[in-house]
Amino acid sequence: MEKKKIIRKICLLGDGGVGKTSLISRYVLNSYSDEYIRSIGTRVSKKVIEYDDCELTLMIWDVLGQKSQKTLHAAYYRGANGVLLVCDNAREETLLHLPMWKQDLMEVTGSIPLIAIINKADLGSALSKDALAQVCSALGKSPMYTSAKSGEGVQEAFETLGSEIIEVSK
Ligand code: G3D
Ligand code: MG
Repeated sequence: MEKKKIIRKICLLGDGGVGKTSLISRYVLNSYSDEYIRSIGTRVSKKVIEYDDCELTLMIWDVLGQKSQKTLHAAYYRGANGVLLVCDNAREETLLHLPMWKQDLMEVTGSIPLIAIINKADLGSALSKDALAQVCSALGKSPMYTSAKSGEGVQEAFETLGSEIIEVSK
């Protein structure tokens, strides 16, 4: 039997510099570059995930030239079917901002599958237990750890989000 084909849009949200562009590059191209991309606009990358019973094409939206934690244009969020909320293991304020990013998005999209990511797992953690507990309870789930630099956890994070998207598509 022909596999069911599904195409979905996902966004990566979080403060500037947490590693969103690097995570996409690691997942889609399996590469990592220290060169910072400063152009303005949006880039969409495509990645196909094969599951037993379906084929999921992720259209992965990245905002380029993001300045710090300024909220993004609603057009970036519109039509998103899933989100990776990303923070930086070495900067606690980026973790504390995740609930704000979630709310900003869900005002546009309603409730959609969400995975929280603590990126830069290769660096020492600057996250207090209190901050982690506060954010886990605000998001209703625990974060996954990734390193775009080493590749650790990156595929798992995207594929876990993909599975949740398939679940709600059924
Ligand atoms: P953004 O898209 O969220 O703004 P970027 O973030 O992907 O542009 O990454 C911002 C900086 O963090 C970059 O360094 C990048 O190399 C670094 N970075 C991204 N992911 C990781 C990681 O997993 N580990 C480590 N150690 N660094 C990471 P520069 O120096 O160019 O600012
Ligand atoms: Mg970026």
